[in-house]
Amino acid sequence: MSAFPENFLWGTATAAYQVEGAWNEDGRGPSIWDTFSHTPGLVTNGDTGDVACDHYHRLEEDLDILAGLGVGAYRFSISWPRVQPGGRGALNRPGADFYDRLVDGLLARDIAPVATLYHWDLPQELEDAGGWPERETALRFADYAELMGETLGDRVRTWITLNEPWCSAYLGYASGVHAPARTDAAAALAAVHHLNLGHGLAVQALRSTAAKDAQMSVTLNLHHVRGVSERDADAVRRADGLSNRAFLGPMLEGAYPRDLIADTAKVTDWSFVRDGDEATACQPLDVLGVNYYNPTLVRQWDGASAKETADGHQDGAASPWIACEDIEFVKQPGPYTEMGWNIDESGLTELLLRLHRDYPDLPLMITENGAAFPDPVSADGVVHDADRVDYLHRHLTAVSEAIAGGADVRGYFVWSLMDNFEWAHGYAKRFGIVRVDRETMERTWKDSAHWYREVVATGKLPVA
Ligand code: PNW
Repeated sequence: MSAFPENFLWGTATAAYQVEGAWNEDGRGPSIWDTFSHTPGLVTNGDTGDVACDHYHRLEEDLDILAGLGVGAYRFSISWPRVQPGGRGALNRPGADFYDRLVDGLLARDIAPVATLYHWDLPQELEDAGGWPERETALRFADYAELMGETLGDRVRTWITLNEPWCSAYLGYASGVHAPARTDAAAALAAVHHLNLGHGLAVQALRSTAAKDAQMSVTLNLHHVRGVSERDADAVRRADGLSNRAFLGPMLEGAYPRDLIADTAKVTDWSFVRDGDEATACQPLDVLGVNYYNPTLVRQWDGASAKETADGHQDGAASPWIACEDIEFVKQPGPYTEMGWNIDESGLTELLLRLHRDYPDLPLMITENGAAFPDPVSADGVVHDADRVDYLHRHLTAVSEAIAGGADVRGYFVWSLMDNFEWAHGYAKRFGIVRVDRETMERTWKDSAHWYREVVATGKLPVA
């Protein structure tokens, strides 16, 4: 039951802004996340990514941790403003040197580099020019992709264009809980389109500059949407359209879903979609990256009772769920992680089987899965995170069940290698399998790291 294919890729993941620090060193320009975290009141405890895990200066130590874990792959992201400070023009060589050292250090340890081009740190200059709601940003993203293909393309064999464009568009431009903190639903839907377009243009740019055998991918945080009862089927359809098919449609089928266009007609006429854009967004991919944390439960709102918005997104007035005012996001049964997200691995199996059914020829990869827990340090100086081990065990079992059901899942990356800057939550939420002491920056393996090393070494889950 819990055996994985021979060549299954085991890895861990991080993102540049969450771990690197060195925010203004070696010519790096500011990103929208620097602006966001430097704005008082937006991040818990006023935390910023200025230092983060100081990964920029502790690269060798962190590479050695990866080698100790025995992982076959490491998923990291490139900070766009580090290599192209204003989002335009020539390469910033000192910034690119860091990624040269990272990639070379991984290869020297037999770890495959999996590079994400965009994990949310848009150069601030591009946001000042309008950001993702503007077509210009997609064009600049393609130039940046080409630059990275030229710089790292001889060594990186797996490229991920975007990480979770759902978050970039809806949390960044509609609900405003992420950078650039805008609350404009029409702008968010324009951002959806220019992210899709930017993805397609970036794949084209990478195909012409990177290694011929390089794999092209994108990472989506697909929502496994369920209805409370059969009467909620239309609510499920709409939430699925807005969160999943808004990206799967153009990227994998070359067209926006008709129902999504109709559902959002009162917000936008989608006139920013030009002839040929959907075809451009639809570039052949070698693998689809899937991030999964928990499922989503919806119910048609009756308009009278107090409306439930228990998806953790709607504490303010603005919601990421555009044109879903009559849909309730229902609190799901526990247990919960420290994020308040319920633990339910069955959604992962079902999601993978759905993707396999809809796109039978497209291999899948879990590019993020993991959990935040309080993680107290015990008297012995160690973190005994049995709850995280249990979470990972359950979700890997769910992956193996999807594989047994026919899904072609090629790999799994734990989020995250180490405790890091959890966006608007700052350092208050710990997702790492390695602990990072906020005072000393010291790295300590949690029990889950030891457990994961065993899983990686044996290719199977220990009997619980
Ligand atoms: C993902 N939500 O973010 C990101 O890819 C990571 O950078 C992040 O650290 C990780 O998941 C844990 O949060 C998300 O509100 C952030 O639904 C927010 C949501 C989903 C994913």
